[in-house]
Amino acid sequence: MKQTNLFRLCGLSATILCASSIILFNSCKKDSAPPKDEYEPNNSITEASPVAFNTKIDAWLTNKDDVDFYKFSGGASGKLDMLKITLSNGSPDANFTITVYNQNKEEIAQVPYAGSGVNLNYEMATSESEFYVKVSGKDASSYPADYSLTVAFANVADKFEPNNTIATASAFPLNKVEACNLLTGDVDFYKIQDLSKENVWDAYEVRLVNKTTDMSPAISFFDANKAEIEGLEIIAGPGRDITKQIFMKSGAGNAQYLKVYTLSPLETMPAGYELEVVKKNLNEASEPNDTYATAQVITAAGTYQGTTIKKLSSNPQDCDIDFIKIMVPAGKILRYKIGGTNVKYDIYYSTSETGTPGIHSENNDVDGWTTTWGASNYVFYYYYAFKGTADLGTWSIEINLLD
Ligand SMILES: [Ca+2]
Ligand SMILES: [Ca+2]
Ligand SMILES: [Ca+2]
Ligand SMILES: [Ca+2]
Repeated sequence: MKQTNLFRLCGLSATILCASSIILFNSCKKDSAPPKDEYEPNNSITEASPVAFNTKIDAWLTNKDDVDFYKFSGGASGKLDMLKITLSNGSPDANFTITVYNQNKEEIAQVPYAGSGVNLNYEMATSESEFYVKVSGKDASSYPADYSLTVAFANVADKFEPNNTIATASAFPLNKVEACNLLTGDVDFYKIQDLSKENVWDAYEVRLVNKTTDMSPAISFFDANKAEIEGLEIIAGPGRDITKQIFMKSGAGNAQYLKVYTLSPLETMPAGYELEVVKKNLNEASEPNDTYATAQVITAAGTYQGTTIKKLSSNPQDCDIDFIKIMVPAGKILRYKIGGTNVKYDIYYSTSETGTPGIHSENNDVDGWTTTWGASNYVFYYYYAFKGTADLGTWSIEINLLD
């Protein structure tokens, strides 16, 4: 019985004490009752408060042991983008740090303490879409320590993203300047293809205009089979541009790939560049003329000329060969003179318009001499095949048909 009364007495005293404290508190601080931090409790990564990207969080650290965890998700674009973390320091004595974790709760970045009253700004390139962010303060800060936090994607991925592998290379248009950019850890693959004709070589100029002062751009080149073309990679110093001439065959079965990347770490993101691939139209109109069956047919006197875009290779598919076919009527004499640079030529002949021609001579040097074939009782078809000894060889032939 005694024990019960004593217990009741204690309980009553506590109630009175409690009630009087509330009355005292309310009478002194009627209009400034501390608002509740709506994100609490969030003191460990497992109880991180879920927040959408690009939401302004107004919160505070209650004391030196308080930490605030947030979980951001829902920003999946699948593209490498720039994540921006902005903390506005609302307390002159508070000194904050931010820790960033990936979706597996592994730490991936730490934004260092920047000083009392100082804001934090942090950017990182990422293609992830879920993060945990921890806000904590230094012991010496005064509490409560107010802050506003925003975590948002900058949406700076260019229109060709995602193109970080050759398998996901983006088709790049010819003769058009496009604005592109690189982020940290980014590489950009482009597929270059010319569908205007089938199997015609041409020269194309790749132009990269560097819009930064610190990026050291580089381009490497890959063939239609996605194998790197040896010796074509080009590297430029910080802030420099790149211009490179390449040779490519047109048609659906042909392509080249470009890989654009930077050799220097980027001081500012995104690192912009303009890219353009200009077709030079250096090949003759009679292309494709790479076999005797597709030779340019010549039936009239005159001067004819062309360019062997790509030099001779052991694989005829890998070089530009230019065939012309001269029809010489019965009783006519063919007189011709060949000029040019970086070319040799083969001569074939046939008495059948469509028959396989026989070889007359191979790898003739361009000597500028005038040569005359005598008249025949038959129609004769002469074939001249011009082959480059260097890229962009040129040839010309002056033809006369005499009685
Ligand atoms: Ca907290
Ligand atoms: Ca990219
Ligand atoms: Ca040609
Ligand atoms: Ca040709």
